[in-house]
Amino acid sequence: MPLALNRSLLEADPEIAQAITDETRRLSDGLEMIASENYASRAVMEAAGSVMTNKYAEGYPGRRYYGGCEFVDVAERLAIERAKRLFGAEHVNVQPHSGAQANLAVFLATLRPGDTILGMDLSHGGHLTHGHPLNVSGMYFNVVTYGVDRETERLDYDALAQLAEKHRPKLIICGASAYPRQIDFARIGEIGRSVRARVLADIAHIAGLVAAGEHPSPIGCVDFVTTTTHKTLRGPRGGLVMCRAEDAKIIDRAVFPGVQGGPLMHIIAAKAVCFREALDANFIEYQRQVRKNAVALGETLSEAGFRLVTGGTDNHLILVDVFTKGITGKAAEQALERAGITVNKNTIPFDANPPLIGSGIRLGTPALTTRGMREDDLRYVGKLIVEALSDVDNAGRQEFIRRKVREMTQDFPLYA
Ligand code: DSN
Repeated sequence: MPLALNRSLLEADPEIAQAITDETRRLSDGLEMIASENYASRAVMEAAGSVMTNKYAEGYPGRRYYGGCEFVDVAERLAIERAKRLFGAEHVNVQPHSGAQANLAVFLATLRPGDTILGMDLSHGGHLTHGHPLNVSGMYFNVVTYGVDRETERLDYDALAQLAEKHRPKLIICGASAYPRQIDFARIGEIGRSVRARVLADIAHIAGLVAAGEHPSPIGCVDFVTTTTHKTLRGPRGGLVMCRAEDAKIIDRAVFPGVQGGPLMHIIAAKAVCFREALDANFIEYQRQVRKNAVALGETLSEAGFRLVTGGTDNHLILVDVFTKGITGKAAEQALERAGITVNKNTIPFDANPPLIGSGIRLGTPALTTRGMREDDLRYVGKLIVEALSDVDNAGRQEFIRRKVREMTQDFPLYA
């Protein structure tokens, strides 16, 4: 009996259909403040849910190991050309399934097992794939970590330079997942050149800001740039690698066949849509607003007595030290979840609490800004957060705030 290809999801799998309906309601009714999340457009999701999911296309446009690739080639060529224009990169590989895969490809292209890498400590705001002992980057390489200054909580570039001089790493990795300030890619690029290390900038969190000129770009300052496509960039869940033309071959070989097989052509098509959206002038306005909203949110929390790591923000996120108010990051995350505000607990630099408890919460504005919220709205959201955290064990108060959140979000409809 042939598979009923044209049945709707609801007919074919009511349980999954229900889970998706519930998730859509959760997104609509709540305040999504996880700094690495956003809402992809319907156009991006249409491409991601398209027939291109069916196609095997190992290889690259015009050089595939399979027939029938003429239309997926169109999609991949558009994705590459648009990403090059968006970031001003000489070469782009759009095939990595994720940011972790993109980083792994750079490691394969530049390192051998046992080589030394210098990466930012996860507990200071770095990323798992930059040398954590439980990640392949920490298992196969000799990892030296750098971090932030204890006083300023900002990246300590002098200490980084000294570590580079002392350990002579083959690769320096910069970029962060919980760092609220600008990163001086030019300085790190110089440090890399001074010790003949190659430099990778992982801009996953700030890619949208970089594309819009709201954060200095690492292109031209460092050797390799990786990113995900679903955070500030607002595309489908995926990754990419950018480099100079002279490194194109080693990167392409490292992605395929080095660390991946068949590319996800439906996702590559969706990345192309995302890059087209990001090339629109509205995207610059959006990224500017993301930053303004983060500042407004930070000011509201500061005024209520919360300590912000580094004292503020230059980008899309703030890191709030809730422990100075006697609350753990975990308790704060749970209380806010009950209030309909989704955030994540986070360590803060030199944290006295273990990572699963944490002294901080990380709050981002990309998703709320996509909904159309502006500074006044973020100030109101900040007040709701302050109220929810004023008594984390008071379920009645959190339910009350949840109702206020639901009222507010009705003015900012999602996925009509
Ligand atoms: N896990 C992502 C984040 O939340 O920052 C980074 O990969």
